[in-house]
Amino acid sequence: MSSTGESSSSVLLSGNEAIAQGAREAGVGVATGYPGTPSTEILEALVRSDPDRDVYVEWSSNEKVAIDVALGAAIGGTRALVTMKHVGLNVASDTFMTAAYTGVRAGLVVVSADDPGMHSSQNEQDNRFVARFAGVPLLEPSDSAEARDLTVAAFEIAERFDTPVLLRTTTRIAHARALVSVRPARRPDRGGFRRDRPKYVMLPGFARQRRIVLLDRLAALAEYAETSPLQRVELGDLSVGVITSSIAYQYVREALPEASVLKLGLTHPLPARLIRDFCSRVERVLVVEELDPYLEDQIRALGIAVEGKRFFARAGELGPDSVRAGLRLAGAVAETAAPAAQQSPPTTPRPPLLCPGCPHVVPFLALRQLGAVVTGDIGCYTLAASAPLEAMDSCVAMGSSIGMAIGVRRSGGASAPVVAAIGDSTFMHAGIPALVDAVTNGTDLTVLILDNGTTAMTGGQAQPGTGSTIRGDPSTRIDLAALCLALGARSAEVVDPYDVAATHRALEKAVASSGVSVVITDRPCVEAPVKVRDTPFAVVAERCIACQLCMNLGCPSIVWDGGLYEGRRRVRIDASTCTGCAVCAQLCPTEAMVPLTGTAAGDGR
Ligand SMILES: Cc1ncc(C[n+]2csc(CCOP(=O)(O)OP(=O)(O)O)c2C)c(N)n1
Repeated sequence: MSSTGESSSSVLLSGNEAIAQGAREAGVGVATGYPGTPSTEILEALVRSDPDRDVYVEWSSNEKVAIDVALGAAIGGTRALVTMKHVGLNVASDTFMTAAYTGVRAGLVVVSADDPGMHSSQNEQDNRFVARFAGVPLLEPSDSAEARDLTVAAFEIAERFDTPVLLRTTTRIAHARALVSVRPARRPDRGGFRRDRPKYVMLPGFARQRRIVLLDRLAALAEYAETSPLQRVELGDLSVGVITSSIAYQYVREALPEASVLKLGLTHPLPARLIRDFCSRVERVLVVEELDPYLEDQIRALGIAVEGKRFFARAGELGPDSVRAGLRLAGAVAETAAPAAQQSPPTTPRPPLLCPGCPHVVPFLALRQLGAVVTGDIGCYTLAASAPLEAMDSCVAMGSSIGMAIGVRRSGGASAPVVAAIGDSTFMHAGIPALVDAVTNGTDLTVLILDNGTTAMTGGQAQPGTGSTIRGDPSTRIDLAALCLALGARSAEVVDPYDVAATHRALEKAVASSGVSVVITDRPCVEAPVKVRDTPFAVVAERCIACQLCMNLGCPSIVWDGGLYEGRRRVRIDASTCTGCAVCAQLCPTEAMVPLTGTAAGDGR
């Protein structure tokens, strides 16, 4: 199934685009995923690469559904790709762990995009351990070219060994661009479903047999890992040998161009003989890897004296400077060999802000006024935890808000109203079962669903409330209010969050009622699918009494330089960024905020 022999050309691709490219060259037939930085662009690139629609591509409602669809496709006989960020694999892991038992028939490649440094994630988990835990092969590219190559190889390994393959990238691999040698896409093979109940029905009797298959397969994979072309021995100066993988390889090569390096592309199972052989050739062995001592601990368990995390941080990203510093600490780079440190120009840290006109602001103002305990969730609206809104009290994992609100209520520890605040995509992802829990166990609870019709946090991907697919085709839009009522909520009031008084009233009523009461704020995101720009507002300076009430919105368009009133600063509106949402005008006690042209604004949709 390899594409050797076809003509190739070189193009500049990000790691994510290169994975999409590799999947197309490998003849992928079904590609699924749930958005999550840094993985999101893989499916988007795949759609762009496939105007003829040879591949079925979907944004699934969560990662568990995504991997189920992909596994079904693989069993149905076509190659399947499923993409997610590292924490998405937690959601998908129930299927992932048992897919290692069933095997796949056509290749199944699971992409986990990890996020060392937590640029946009709630934790920094190192998913290399998940591959080991599940007993599946793990491939780790170190640049875009390898992202393409290892994706093609992953499909081949998946079929040769009848196993899902985990392809792990990190933010730097996913988003950096490099030249990639590409070949034409291949049309998917459609091998057809072949019934095999002992293989696919994991009743205990069958699963026990498949557990043995898994262990035998792992032994065969360990043998393959010894001679696989994905492992590379680069012999040079023999005084220090470095074992490394992924992006750390690039940093090592930069700092120690002459060193001997064992660069691993297949990092589970590890090639014990290859490692022993490499270590026997060099005087001293250092392991350089990002995050946890995954390689180091396993190599040490082989009885080989290696050093690693003594010199390199376990938290956060590595970089060229920190790797060089670690190597210097280890005595592997001479003090004098270090080039003069390059001074980056100083940057002023800027806190993340909600956009001007963001429909998420007003409901949190209301919740703050109501003094509610707000269990939050993950999305743009999580910024409501920060100043000036400061109206969210927890944020742990997608969908946790509702279950945690139930727990806070049942703890008896909150005398204030308890409200779960959750975005529409997050509600579809993991909120529904928790709402059912509240209903069926009779918990009094208010759930605020922030419906902006998109997955804003990750760049505006379609989701069940959008009414369109990843390809932009119209699809059935799930009616959130009808859904909540069908699940047993006592009420589900839809309100326009640009209407400050109505939003306040709806939440006030909801927290005072018994049973599960749902408030849905309904306004499209100002950035997706099209930028919303209505008549901007301006401050009539003479009317502004510098009460600064509008500053509670945290709106980036409201700025301080409006002059002084009785020694206090008046505000001004930056017309170039104001979307004309008119929320500030509703808060202003002196009607100082008016549409710039004096003409009435539309409703912004
Ligand atoms: C398990 C998991 N999958 C994916 C993500 C990435 N992610 C964070 S928030 C979010 C959804 C945000 O959409 P929504 O709930 O509609 O809120 P919005 O950003 O639109 O306000 C996603 C996909 C994640 N953090 N965890």
